[in-house]
Parts: sequence; C-alpha cells; structure tokens
Amino acid sequence: MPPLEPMTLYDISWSHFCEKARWCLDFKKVPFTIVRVNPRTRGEVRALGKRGDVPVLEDGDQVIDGSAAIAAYLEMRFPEPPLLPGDAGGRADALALQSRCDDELGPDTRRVGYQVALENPAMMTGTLLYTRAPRRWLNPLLRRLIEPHIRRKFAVFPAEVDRSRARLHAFLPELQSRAASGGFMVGGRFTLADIAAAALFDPLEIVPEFVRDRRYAPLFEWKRRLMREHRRRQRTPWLTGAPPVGYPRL
Ligand SMILES: N[C@@H](CCC(=O)N[C@@H](CS)C(=O)NCC(=O)O)C(=O)O
Repeated sequence: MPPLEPMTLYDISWSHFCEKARWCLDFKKVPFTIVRVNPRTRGEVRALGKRGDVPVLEDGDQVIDGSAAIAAYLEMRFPEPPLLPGDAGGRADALALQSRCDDELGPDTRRVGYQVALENPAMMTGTLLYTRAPRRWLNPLLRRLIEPHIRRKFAVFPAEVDRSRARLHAFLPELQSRAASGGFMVGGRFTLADIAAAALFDPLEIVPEFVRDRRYAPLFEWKRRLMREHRRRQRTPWLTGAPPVGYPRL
C-alpha cells in the first residue's frame, strides 16, 4: 500500500551513509522529501529526539535511525523490488557484507577522505565551506572551527588514519574479487550489498593513495559503472581537470 504522506529523509547531501539510504529509497521507487540537516548543529535531527547522526527516515509517527535500519524498514514495508536475495544463504551473506561495510568500510573511507579534504580545503567549498562572497570571507574562520570538530568526531588522527588505510588495503581485494565474479557483491543480481559497498566506497574517489593505485582500478570501474547505471551522483576523482589548490597532481 503506498504511503499516505511522502516519507521524510533527514540528510546531509555529501554523506555517504545518506547516499546509501537515498539509493535504497530510489531503488524501491518510494517518493520522499528531504530535510537538509545543518551539519554544524544537526538540530533538525535532535528535534526528533535522536543523537544527531544522519540518515534518519520519518514515516508518519515512525522514526528510523541509521541506513541499515532504513533498508530493513523499506524491505518490510515495500517488498518489491527486493533489496535482498530470495534464498536464506544469500540474504545472510548480503546482510553480513552490509554490516562490514557499515562498521568498517564507511568509517574508514570517511576518515581517509576527510584527511585529504582537510589538507586540501578547496575540496570543502560547497559542502562545509561557503562558495560565494560575502559568506566565503568567513571560510578561514570556519575552517579553524570545523577542523578540530571533524577530527574529534570521526577520529581523523594519524594513528587512526593509518589503521583505516591498513584495514582498507585488507578489505578492498575481497570486494574486488566479489565484483569480478558476476558483477555483483552477492549472488548474481543487484542487492543491498552492492548499494552498501558502492555508496560507502565512494569517498575513496578523492584519496590519491587509493584512486591512483592501479591494483584497485577494476573496483573503481565496477563502482562507477554501477552508480552510472543507477544514476547516482559520484564524487569527482580529480584525475582530470584542475585539481583543488594544493592537491597532488598525477
Ligand atoms: N551507521 C550509521 C552511520 C551514520 C553516520 O555516521 N552518519 C554521519 C554522516 S556520514 C553523521 O551523521 N554525521 C553527523 C555529522 O557529521 O555531524 C548509518 O548507517 O547510518
């Protein structure tokens, strides 16, 4: 049964966890409206009685917190088209892969991505920093306020960044070999596992150590093709055109 009122997604446009939730909603062809959350205060989400993390989905009097819970809710409410494989083994595999992507891949790509963005602040114009004058004049001040907050919130510190890099180098070959066997993460068709892997991998587009490593070219190719086919917006890899000031050239 279609919802009476469109659902509402509380969202930060550049958040890869939000992209995972948006992709699930679009895949189910569920109409929804977006509330853009102020990333500095997250007041819109706190007003719902939540901690402030996004994505959060509101459906009538139901408030669903986190991308995995949102995917499970949508699967229950709108079984067709299915996000999960039909067989129990495939379902367990897809859900287990989603958990690893949520718990490790997502936080790790965000950490190494923010490390690059904080070193190349031009990458944050249009997201955390302002694009146009006169607000743009506030950017140097804003940067000084935002940087310690981001570093603390997402543990963007040298030892943690190194651990994330090592975990990624251990995990990406597995994702790549899954993609190579049949074009999907689990079984022979598109599932939630593909949405989780592709959406949460996307921040590596801006990380030279990964996006410029030839070993991972097939995995980037897989992700870009899938996102193109599903008309998803992807991050710019800065492999062509003018890179932001200070960003290392090829
Ligand atoms: N496991 C959660 C993770 C959500 C999460 O970490 N969200 C981040 C954005 S990527 C957030 O809300 N950050 C709040 C902020 O940046 O202030 C999920 O799957 O939704």
